[in-house]
Amino acid sequence: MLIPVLFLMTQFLRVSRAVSGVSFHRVSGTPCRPGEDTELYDNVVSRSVMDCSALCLTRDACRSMAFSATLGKCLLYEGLWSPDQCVAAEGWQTWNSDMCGNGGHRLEDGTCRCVNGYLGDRCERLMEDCAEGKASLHYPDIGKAGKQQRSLLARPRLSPRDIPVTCRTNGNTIFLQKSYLNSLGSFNLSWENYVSGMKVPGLEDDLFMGLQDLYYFTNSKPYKLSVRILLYDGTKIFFTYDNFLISDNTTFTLSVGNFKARSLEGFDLFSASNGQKFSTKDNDNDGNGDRNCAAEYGGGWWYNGCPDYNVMGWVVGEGETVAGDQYLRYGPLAAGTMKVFTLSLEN
Ligand SMILES: [Ca+2]
Repeated sequence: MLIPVLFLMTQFLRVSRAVSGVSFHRVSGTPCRPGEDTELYDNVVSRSVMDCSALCLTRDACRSMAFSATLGKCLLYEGLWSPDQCVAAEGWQTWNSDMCGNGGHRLEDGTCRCVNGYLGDRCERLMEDCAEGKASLHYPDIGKAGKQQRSLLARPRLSPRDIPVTCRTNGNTIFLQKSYLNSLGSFNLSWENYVSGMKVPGLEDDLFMGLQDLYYFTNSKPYKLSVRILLYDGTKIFFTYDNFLISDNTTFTLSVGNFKARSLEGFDLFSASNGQKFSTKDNDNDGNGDRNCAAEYGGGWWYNGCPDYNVMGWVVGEGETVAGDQYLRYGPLAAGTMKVFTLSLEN
């Protein structure tokens, strides 16, 4: 046993002293070989780990490598390995460069400060949500006054792709935000728009993450649904629901648990929506056989019957009166008082 261990240590020391101060470290979970989801940068013939690392250093984008002595193969990668990517395989070793990955920069103490939602010692993976990003210390200004929101990337456990997210100061992940500063009916959009998500042109803060991504988030980890309503007079209304889940990715059926008011005016906005499929003007899944609530109200929602409130639809200006079902209504709130409506995922 001693000879292979000594051989490995010698190799490690040699690799550590590699060109221009950049070293490599062995990724734990050995033996391992590249997972299928890791993007290959180059595939070259190599006789040793040292040889392989020297080749990596000659390529600008190379940040990690996998080496097999028996096959004489050296695989070079742009991304960094995380231990859970390693698949057990005889004879393969995987190594990460000590440079910070994914745009992160190295601090004086040798640690990495990651950017854009990446985390880990070498910025090798994305945060699973804004709460994890806020807890990581890579993103200190998520929580600072004067910087209410930040746009980053996240990767919930079940998602096959990176998801752009907007983070609130408290670490919540915003999935819907609608301002009531105009009468454009900005959320009167198609099923396809609601499934894939949208930024609203000309309205910087208005967004909807998309039902598909919301499905990935809520099935990856338990969340509360947090509702925040900002009124024109500055009043803020908060309430939450436990156990928020989008339970399938074809009808995007909503389920929520206990309602909890956190301010005096909190009202149970989702009571009629619990258990309902999502509806849009071109895909009527609501509980009213005679009417198409989404088309009448001017926005997609988890409609049952066409309800007493309508937070997604056409907007009336400040102080204007409500002229019919198609216009925005707020349950117990007076018409024209609501300024911004925000839904977010809370841990
Ligand atoms: Ca209907």
